[in-house]
Amino acid sequence: MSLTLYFHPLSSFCQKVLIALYENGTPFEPHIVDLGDESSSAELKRLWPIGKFPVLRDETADRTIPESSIIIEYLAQHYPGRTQLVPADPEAARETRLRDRFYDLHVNVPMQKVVTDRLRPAGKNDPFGMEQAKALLKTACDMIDQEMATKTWAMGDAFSMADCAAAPALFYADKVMPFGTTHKNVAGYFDRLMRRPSFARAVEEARPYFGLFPK
Ligand SMILES: N[C@@H](CCC(=O)N[C@@H](CS)C(=O)NCC(=O)O)C(=O)O
Repeated sequence: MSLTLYFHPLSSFCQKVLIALYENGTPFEPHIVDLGDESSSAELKRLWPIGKFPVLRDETADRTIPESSIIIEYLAQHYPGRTQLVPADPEAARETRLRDRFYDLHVNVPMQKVVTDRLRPAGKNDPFGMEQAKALLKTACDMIDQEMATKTWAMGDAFSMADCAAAPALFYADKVMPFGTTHKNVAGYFDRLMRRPSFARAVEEARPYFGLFPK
């Protein structure tokens, strides 16, 4: 098999890429990385010294591709399928990338800030950073609520890379700052994402690891 994905099922950025792979039934070898294990973590760092996942390895092309959005762009370019995750039209592609960046930088990253603060050693927490992260999450949810008042998916009728980014980011954002009763259009969009088979599968595969999510 040509493609190997280095990932962990619980990771939001990894789920983003899993959705893209599952959308198109793209064959790949799953390779779970345990960051708590020295040799597993070292193996990831040999591929991508930054040490963050997901990382895709394409043996046929002898290429290592890090960064979730770049992986999805790579899959769209070299392993296209029935779901066109990046539109062919340049204007629509730019709009898709904007929404992808929005969900990564303004939902996923602040959500991670809140979650990882819970993992810090006692006395090393960052209450001010947490406050900023929660304020950003609230602003992002307000914006998504307006945007999704009239849309099915982030780009309208077609499921895209932006929805791959949105699904896991909102999944965990809802756990740190529940939006079910405060943002009804975000909740409706999230409900559609949860029922999308590609994401439903990623969530099912993460379920055995939910106990590792810091409360
Ligand atoms: N910009 C990266 C972010 C990847 C990322 O933050 N991954 C997290 C897991 S969701 C990670 O590897 N965390 C481990 C660490 O920071 O040590 C992407 O889009 O792939």
